[in-house]
Amino acid sequence: MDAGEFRRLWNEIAPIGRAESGGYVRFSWTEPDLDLRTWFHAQSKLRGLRYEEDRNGNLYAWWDPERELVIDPDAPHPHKAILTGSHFDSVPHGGAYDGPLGIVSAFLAVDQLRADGANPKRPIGIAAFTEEEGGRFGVPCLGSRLMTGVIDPDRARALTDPDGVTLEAAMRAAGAEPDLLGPDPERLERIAAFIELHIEQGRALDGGESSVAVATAIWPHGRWRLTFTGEADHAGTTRLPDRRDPMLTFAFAVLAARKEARLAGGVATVGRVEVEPNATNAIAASVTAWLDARAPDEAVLSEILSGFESKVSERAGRDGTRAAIVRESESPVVEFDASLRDRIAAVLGGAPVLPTAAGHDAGVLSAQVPTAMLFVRNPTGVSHAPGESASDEDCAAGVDALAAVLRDLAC
Ligand code: HGY
Ligand code: MN
Ligand code: MN
Ligand code: MN
Repeated sequence: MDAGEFRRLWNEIAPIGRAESGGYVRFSWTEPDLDLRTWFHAQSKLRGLRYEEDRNGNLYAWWDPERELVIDPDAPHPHKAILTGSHFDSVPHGGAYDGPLGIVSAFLAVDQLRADGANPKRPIGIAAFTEEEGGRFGVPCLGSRLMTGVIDPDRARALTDPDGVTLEAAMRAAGAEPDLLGPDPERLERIAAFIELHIEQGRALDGGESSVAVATAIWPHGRWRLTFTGEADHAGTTRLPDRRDPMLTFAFAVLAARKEARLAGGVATVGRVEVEPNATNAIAASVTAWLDARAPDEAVLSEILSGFESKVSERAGRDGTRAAIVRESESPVVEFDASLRDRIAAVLGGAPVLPTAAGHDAGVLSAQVPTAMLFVRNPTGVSHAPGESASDEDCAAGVDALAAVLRDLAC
């Protein structure tokens, strides 16, 4: 497709949630997210696609030329659907492409198939999953986790954002219904395959001939909440030996995470921290931080965590502080469906295949539905930050690739 055509649709959402940093702040159930949901609805209507919101706040636009409704529980479609899409929400000050590229590309791929007179035998659905980043409520891929039943709906409803607002309250304030959250096996049963197109989150394609790659696997990863508790006191008058300073234990923990990850062959990041009472001239009473750790396999990930836990607990003993490490979410290793991956790589003329250390709804869904991912080249390799990049030409090539895959799988 023409790069200008991609840009025209892309420009419709480009201003939504853009911050002065140049990054995007699109947290679920906040105004930018609601604006993007409205846009999704409008795009569905414009194309005569059937719009639907599921019990977990995920959105769908269905192209079902045979007019047989796939998702009506009373009228099962004879053919399972091909679903494609991604998510609208962002990390704080994230990039433009992580998420929305997969949704905009899906609308354009459907346009392309229709313009070419394609006649799908299966329904083709476009999906927008909710709270993929966990940027507001802490648990990533919340919409797909709820749908697949890997998170308890009561726990999900009670998750809080940094202002203490629960998911339940946030959904109600946005006019959504949190009482229905939970597993949706009938819906999953009617999906033959889910294909997520995504910005590449690295530079494997830079400088090469291909603008699109196919995913092989996702590294196992998880998030842990670290709480360090000490004793607040005067910054000037408290003698060093008398202090119980949780900031010291926290600082040690950041370095320990990095060291354990380096030694084991994974990665670990502490990118978020809160300090109480956050005063310049008082020793901190407590520090709460979030650890994100990932590794090529689960044994390496456990090795990182067990080394980290024992070193931090030993250090807390020396600092006279308490350290609590609580896992908030885990994402097991994902090996994408090999036959689907090979079929897609062949449809795309032998596209390169790549693993990734980033999590995706496709990874969560892969436990119950054959899934695959396409990555669109990112020349900076940056992601989860404003420097995330893609050329309009590569995005247009991504749409062409997605259309070819949908045609192969559905027509
Ligand atoms: O954090 C991740 O890997 C994903 O982008 N949610
Ligand atoms: Mn992301
Ligand atoms: Mn993403
Ligand atoms: Mn004073």
